Amino acid sequence: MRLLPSLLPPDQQRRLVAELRLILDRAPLYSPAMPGSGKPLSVRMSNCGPLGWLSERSGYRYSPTHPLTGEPWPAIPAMVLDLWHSITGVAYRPEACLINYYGATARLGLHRDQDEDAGDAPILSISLGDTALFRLGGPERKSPTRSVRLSSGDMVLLDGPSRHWYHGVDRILPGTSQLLPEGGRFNLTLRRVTRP
Ligand code: MD6
Ligand code: FE
Repeated sequence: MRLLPSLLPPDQQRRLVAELRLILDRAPLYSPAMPGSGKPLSVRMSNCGPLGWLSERSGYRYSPTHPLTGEPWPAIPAMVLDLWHSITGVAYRPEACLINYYGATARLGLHRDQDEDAGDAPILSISLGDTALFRLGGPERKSPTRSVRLSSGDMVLLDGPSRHWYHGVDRILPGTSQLLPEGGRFNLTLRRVTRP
């Protein structure tokens, strides 16, 4: 797992937030349901790209359309595609860009990203806004973990063996960034879904 601190300078962070606002106007954040219980996740979500990742009572799946509006997801912004190619080094495009929004008390349990047929393609994430306490584990749920701070403009690359490692977000640290007037944190997770 590669942590890439301060990769996105502040002016580009602001540009990216402006792009995100346009996306979220068309594909609003919503509260996904947990598989099984149907309870709402604390993280609100949306997507851009040809496919979006959904969590529903019936399980996880990728969908070409927003679950509430029924509309196709907006396109992934060109600057995000450029970052994907330059940082991962792969020629194929990502298909899904999951947009997670964390309010002051949101968290994301320890998980692996394993709903993709392209199981070996890298995953890149971009953090914007308040700092997150990211929990970095290993190949097994019981593997030792460590806590890492992810600040606005930091990126995480899961590639090679770490592509399948456990990770999560314990909590965010409210008030640590001025980027978002409403506070909180966005994380964009870029994934290839179908085999390239
Ligand atoms: C987050 N990130 O940072 C949650 N997954 O809010 C993830 O779950 C994640 O950062 C795969 C690759 C990179 C990530
Ligand atoms: Fe993940």
